Amino acid sequence: MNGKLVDWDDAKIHVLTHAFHYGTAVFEGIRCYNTTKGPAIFRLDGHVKRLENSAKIHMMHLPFSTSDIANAIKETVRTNKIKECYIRPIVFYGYGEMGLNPRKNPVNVAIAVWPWGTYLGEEGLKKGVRCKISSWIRIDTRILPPLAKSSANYLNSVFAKLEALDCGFDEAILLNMGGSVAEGPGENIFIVKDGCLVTPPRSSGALYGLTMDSIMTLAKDLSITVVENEILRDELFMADEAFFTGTAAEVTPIREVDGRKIGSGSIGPITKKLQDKFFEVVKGKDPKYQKWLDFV
Ligand code: PPE
Repeated sequence: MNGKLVDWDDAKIHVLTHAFHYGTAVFEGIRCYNTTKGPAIFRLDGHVKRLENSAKIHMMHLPFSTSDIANAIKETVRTNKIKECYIRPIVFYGYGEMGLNPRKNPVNVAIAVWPWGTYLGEEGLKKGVRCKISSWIRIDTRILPPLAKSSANYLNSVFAKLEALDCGFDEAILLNMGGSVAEGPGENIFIVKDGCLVTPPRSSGALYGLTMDSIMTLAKDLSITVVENEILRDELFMADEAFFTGTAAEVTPIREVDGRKIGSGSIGPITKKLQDKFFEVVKGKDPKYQKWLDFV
């Protein structure tokens, strides 16, 4: 926290922390995987860059350099001696003065790490999850900046998640203000149609995911056609395959959307191929993508 290693139980903040009241925080979600050469952080540079961009969008002055943050992330993992973990760096307006002007408060930076298994369950990862199109609309760039990974944005995700769970589904899918598919509450989305991989463009209001970016590269390298295109709800229903990507969700197949079975109703062949490749890459088994791994 703010440059010092702090024991888990002592990692506390004041109840009048600005970010706690007004959502004035930006964060990241990163995974560290165990490889044959030891623990490695997946796409660390990309995550730190996105954190800096999120801070920039929020006009928050980051009190640490890019390399300071990257090194602190590695040191936190190393110190905790865990081989596989989830990493949560957060930059937030701290304690000082209440009221909407956050600038009277210090910008704090904390990095937490903990073991985090599958996001949507083991079964979900293998066979797919059942999804509900949310009645909540993905935040629009005129309301809050969807490309920033900002704490405030996640209330939109929390509402969508709760609605999906309460309706008996595993996960939500959010449409944007234009009515086309944006993403999951914490995941990007892909569909497969006639052998072609499609994901919504940046203008859809989805967060630009590092996992999504990696999957697009892996797909191209496997000679799978990839396009960024608007996806209608109807196209989602008619897709041959569909899946989510995310640091937490990794590559999770979607087997049902609002009562419509997607493809065979289990993991599709292209999804399986990309999922297998993804796990091979993050676990350091493909030397071609070692550049994405930062050994701790
Ligand atoms: N969209 C949203 C809204 C999102 O939260 C994430 C990550 C993604 C797309 C995928 O981005 P990337 O991780 O760079 O591939 N969601 C993070 C938070 C999950 C949580 O529940 O907390 C994550 O996966 O770490």
